Amino acid sequence: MFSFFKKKPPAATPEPASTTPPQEDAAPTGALGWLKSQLGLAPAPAETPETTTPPPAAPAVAPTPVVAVPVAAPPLPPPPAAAPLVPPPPLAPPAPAAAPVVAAPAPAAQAEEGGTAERSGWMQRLRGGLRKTGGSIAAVFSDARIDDALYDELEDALLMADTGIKATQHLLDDLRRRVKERRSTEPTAVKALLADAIADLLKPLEKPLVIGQHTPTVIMVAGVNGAGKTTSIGKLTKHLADAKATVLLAAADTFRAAAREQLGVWADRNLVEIIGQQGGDPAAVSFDAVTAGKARGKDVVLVDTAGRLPTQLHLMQELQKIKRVVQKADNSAPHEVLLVIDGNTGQNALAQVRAFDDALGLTGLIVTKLDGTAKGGVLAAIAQERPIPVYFIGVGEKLEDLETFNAREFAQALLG
Ligand SMILES: Nc1nc2c(ncn2[C@@H]2O[C@H](COP(=O)(O)OP(=O)(O)OP(=O)(O)O)[C@@H](O)[C@H]2O)c(=O)[nH]1
Ligand SMILES: [Mg+2]
Repeated sequence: MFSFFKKKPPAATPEPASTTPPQEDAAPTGALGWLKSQLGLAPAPAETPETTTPPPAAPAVAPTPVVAVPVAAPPLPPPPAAAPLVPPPPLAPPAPAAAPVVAAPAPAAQAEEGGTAERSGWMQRLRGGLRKTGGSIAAVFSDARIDDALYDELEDALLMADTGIKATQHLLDDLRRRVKERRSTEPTAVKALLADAIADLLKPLEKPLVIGQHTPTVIMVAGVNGAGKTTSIGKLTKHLADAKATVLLAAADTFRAAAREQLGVWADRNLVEIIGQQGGDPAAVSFDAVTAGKARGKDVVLVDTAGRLPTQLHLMQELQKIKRVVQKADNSAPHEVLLVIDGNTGQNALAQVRAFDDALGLTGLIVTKLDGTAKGGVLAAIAQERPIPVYFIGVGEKLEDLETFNAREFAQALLG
C-alpha cells in the first residue's frame, strides 16, 4: 500500500531562492547569529551553504495529472517479484492539475496469501522481530477452553507486549464481544478474532504519505537520539529517488560532523543534493534547504534533525524554531512533521509521541528496529491514545527494510 500521490503543480515558475532568511524572533541569541547577520547584510545575497552538487536546470513545469508513485511493494495485489518500485496503475483516476490530492486508503493486506517472495521475506523479518510477543500470545491460545482464565492470561500477555492498560482493556472487551457474536469456542477461531480486533484498532494508523501536493513537499524528521532518523531518511530518499521524485536533503543536525557525513553518504549514494553547514544554526540550514528546494523545483525536501529527549526543553524549543523558520521559507511548510521512534522503546514510545506531538504537531510516525527485540504492542497503545499515522516501519538497516505500515499484516505478525 505504499502509495505516494504525486502531482506537479500547474504551470508555475519556481520562485527564485530567497536571499534573506527571515528574522526569527523567538530566540534572538546565540545560534541565531547566522540569521541575524544575514539580516544585517540584506539585500546582499545570503551566504550559500555547501551543496554537494550544483543546482540543476529549472524543472519542467508542464501540468501533470495526479499519479500514484509507490516506493515499496504494496501488499495487494502482489507486485512483480523483481520490481517492488514499479508504479502500479494509479490508485485514483487522473485528476485535473488543480484538484486537491487525496490519499486513498491502502488496500487490505493479504500478505499471507499469494504475497511475493520479497513481501513474505519482509513479513518473516517483522514476525521474527516480534516473536517474543507472538510466542506469549500463542501460548495463551494453546488451552482448549475459552474461559476467564484465558482472558486473564491474554491480558497479561498484551500488557507484557507494551500494549498499555487502555488498549489492552479495549482489545479484551472487543474480543469478548466478537466471541459472543460469533459464538466461537475454538481457540484458533478466537485467536483469529483477536487478530481482527487488533487490525481494526490499528487501522486508523494506516495512511500513505502523500507527496506532490506541494512543490516541494517539506518533511521534517525528529526523534530521540539514535531512533533511526538519518537511516530512515536515507532509505526513504532512495525509494523516492527510484520513484523519480527529486529530493533535497537538509542536514539540520549541525552539532556533529558525523551526522552531516552520515547524511552525505546517503546523498552521494542516491545522487541527491544536500544542504548543510557545519556548526551552523539548524533553523538557518532548514530555511536554506526549503528555499533552495523551491528554487530548484524539488519534489521533496527532507530535513534531518539532531536527536533530543522531550525533557530537554531548550532542544525541543529549537525544533519548534526550525518549524517556524521553515514556515517562513514556505508558508505552507512543513507539510509533514514525522517522529521516528525506536520500536524497542516500549511504553516510553507513547510518551515520546505525546511530547513531540504537543511540541510540534506531528503528522506521521516511522517506527524502526522492529527486527530486534521489539514487542510491538505499543502501536496499539498509540492507536488507542494518540492515533498518529504510521507511514513506515523499519525492520533492519538495509535499504529494503523500510516498509509501509499495514494494520492487518502487523496484527498477524504480532500474534506469531
Ligand atoms: N536493526 C535496525 N537498526 C536500525 C534500524 N533503523 C536504524 N537502525 C540503526 O540504528 C542506529 C542509529 O540510527 P541513526 O539513523 O543514526 O539514528 P538517528 O536517529 O539519526 O541518531 P541521532 O542522529 O544520533 O539522533 C544505526 O546503527 C542504524 O543502522 C532498523 O530498522 N533496524
Ligand atoms: Mg541522525
